[in-house]
Amino acid sequence: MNAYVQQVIENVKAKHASEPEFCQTVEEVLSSLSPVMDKHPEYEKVDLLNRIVEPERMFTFRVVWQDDNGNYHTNTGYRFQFNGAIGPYKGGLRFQKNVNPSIIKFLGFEQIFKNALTGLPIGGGKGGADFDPTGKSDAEIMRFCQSFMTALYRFIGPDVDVPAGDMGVGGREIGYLFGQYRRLKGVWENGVLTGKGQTYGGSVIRPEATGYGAVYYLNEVLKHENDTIVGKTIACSGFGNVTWGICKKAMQLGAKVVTLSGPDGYIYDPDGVATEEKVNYLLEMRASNRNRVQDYSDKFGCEFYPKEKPWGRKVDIIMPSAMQNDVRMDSAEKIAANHIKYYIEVANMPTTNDALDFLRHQEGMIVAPSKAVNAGGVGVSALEMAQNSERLVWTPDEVDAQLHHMMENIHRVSAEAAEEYGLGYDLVAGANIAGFKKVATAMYEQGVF
Ligand code: 2IT
Repeated sequence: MNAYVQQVIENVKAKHASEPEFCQTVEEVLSSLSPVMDKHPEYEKVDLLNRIVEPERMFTFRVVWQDDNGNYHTNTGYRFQFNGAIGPYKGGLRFQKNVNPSIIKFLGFEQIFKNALTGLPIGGGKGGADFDPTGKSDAEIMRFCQSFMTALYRFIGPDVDVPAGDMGVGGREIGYLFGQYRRLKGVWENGVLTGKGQTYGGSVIRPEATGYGAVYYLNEVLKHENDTIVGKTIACSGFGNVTWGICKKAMQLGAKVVTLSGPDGYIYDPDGVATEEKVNYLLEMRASNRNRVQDYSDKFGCEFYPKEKPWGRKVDIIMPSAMQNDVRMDSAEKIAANHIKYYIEVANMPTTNDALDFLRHQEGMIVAPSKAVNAGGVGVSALEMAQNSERLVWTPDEVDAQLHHMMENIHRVSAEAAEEYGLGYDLVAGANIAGFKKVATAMYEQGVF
């Protein structure tokens, strides 16, 4: 490995020992960059790698809110503005009990390269809070969001930093956040947030975009292999917004998702989550805030496997679409033993580094990385920003065509970047290299800071 790359990875591990997820993503991304750094010694001269792993700005803030019984609760809010070299900071807000600096930092770091891959002018950022939405009333969610935005509003803006949703933050939360932003600033700046409702500047297809984009990307991989999506079975994890979009697009294209998972276990539906009724039921499950996938098997009469993961299933395609570190070495071994050809990451960093390394070395297996596969979500967010700044509304056909084109492009530039460095059809390294090259060029040209 390139000595400078090695040294920066070691620096990060020593300095951020208490942030394992952040160290994990830095190691994953930087270890792809060896051949790039060999070819570009000028980057080492300006210490570009130590700069790129250091957020431009990160802060926490106090969020106090009152529950329905009149009791007060205090949470920690976060916004990490990681890299603004190619555009305003852009990235979601995650509301989840386990949110901590390491989680927000790993997500923010991934976001830099993902956003660059979209081909659109957006920098990398991420935020959230250690607030647990499970079991909260609508009024409690609203008060939390209003308090969160009251602390954050002066540090964001359409040309500064544009948050969106992530786990625990959907259209409802974005609505409350935007309402409070508008109330505080007294201006119509709807480009400050994406994932909005369609009556006030939200883009059509944004709710579906991450899942649709993932299936479009999968389709490019299948085309590369002279294969077809028709008739394929897919194992997914999660049952939220992203998995919903995958089920919907897979159904349209003639494939079927046969597993879903939640914190309680997984379900196996051999007929597929492939009717309108089933797909729509995922939305109900999410809106109930129960966070249970067993509700699906109760309703549709299929098998439920408590406390298990779906990765031992023999399917054509695996798409982990729930959360980070969902697939560890024990699961990776089962996937390899089943000779599954397509391992398509969807959630941010769903695979531990050892499991990812193991899968990438399986003969005949194709591994696609989440920062490319799930980039259609933030990509359509960037299209939402474009519509907001133009004061225009694009049609579903226009947005869907742009999303489709974007995903084809992301697959192509990733494959080309890997090819350029003699790595063959390595989509993982290719995505890291292609995303990095754009950001590195912008940082280099803007001088040292
Ligand atoms: O991980 C992600 O890319 C997101 N949560 C979406 C971010 C966005 O700004 O739409």
